[in-house]
Amino acid sequence: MTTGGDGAFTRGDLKGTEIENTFAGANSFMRRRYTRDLTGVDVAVTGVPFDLATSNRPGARFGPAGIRRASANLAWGPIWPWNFDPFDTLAVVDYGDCAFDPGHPAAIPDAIQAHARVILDSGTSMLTLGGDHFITLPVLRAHAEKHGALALVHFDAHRDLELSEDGRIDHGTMFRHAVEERLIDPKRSVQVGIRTAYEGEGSDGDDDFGFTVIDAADLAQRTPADVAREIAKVVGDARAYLTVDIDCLDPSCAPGTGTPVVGGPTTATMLAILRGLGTIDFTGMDVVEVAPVYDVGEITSLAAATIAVEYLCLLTSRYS
Ligand SMILES: [Mn+2]
Repeated sequence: MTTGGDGAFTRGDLKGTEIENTFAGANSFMRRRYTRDLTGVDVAVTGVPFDLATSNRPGARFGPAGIRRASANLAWGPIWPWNFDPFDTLAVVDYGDCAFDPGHPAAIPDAIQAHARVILDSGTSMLTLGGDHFITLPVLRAHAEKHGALALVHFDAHRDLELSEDGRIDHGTMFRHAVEERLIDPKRSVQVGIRTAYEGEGSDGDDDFGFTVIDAADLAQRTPADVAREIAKVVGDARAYLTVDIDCLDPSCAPGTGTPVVGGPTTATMLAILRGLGTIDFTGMDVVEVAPVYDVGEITSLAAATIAVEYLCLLTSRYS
């Protein structure tokens, strides 16, 4: 079964799976070729190892490395329950990480946006590994430059709509800015798994922007298929962006994150919801807030890697 090693650097075709020992070798995401050449590439996976916007525990800068490491355990070919290998259909590469100078934090949002713009301008779509959730804002700016305002499908314990002045770098405020900058259309957008409330987030007297919210209590009462149907209905035929804060999951499933909140869904529930979103025209995706230093047995990194692969299976199902 095992072919050579270090497929990140030695693999031939952009497509297909070349099986390696899970415990060995260079860890690109899902053993994809590690390259900046986007010729013929459908999806570029890229890391944004930025965590200076974290309000509690830092460490999401190690998220891309943790997710890549855990993904080695998934790179075996067919993915259950789809029973196909998404890499037989999609040409996916690991584009490496966004580079920036942490000594100049104010310059970092533009550096992330420029990094994303290069990928999107080549006609390749993005699958981004955070980093804290702030990184979604500059990535969304690059997507909106190309596609216009997008529907947002947002899994999170937090709404990330806190009051904030322009230019402030905070991982709890991005979607307020995204609405104000018309990067997303809140009326076609859904926030799933919410179980926190902050000033400015839709309590009495606040702007609520018109998002559909399926909170954690609501989730617990409904089937994943029912939740997926509502998300698909709100988004409709709009082009959409999927953002997954891993803290949407209950801390029993995802302890390795900066701001865990108890009372969330299991990984199985989230995956079942995602599988029901095959009608949505997703143009990009990120999974953020994985902080491996607080993880146990790599379960958070593995959940994030599996969710990212699930997204690739959704894209694949729309190709066929
Ligand atoms: Mn969150």
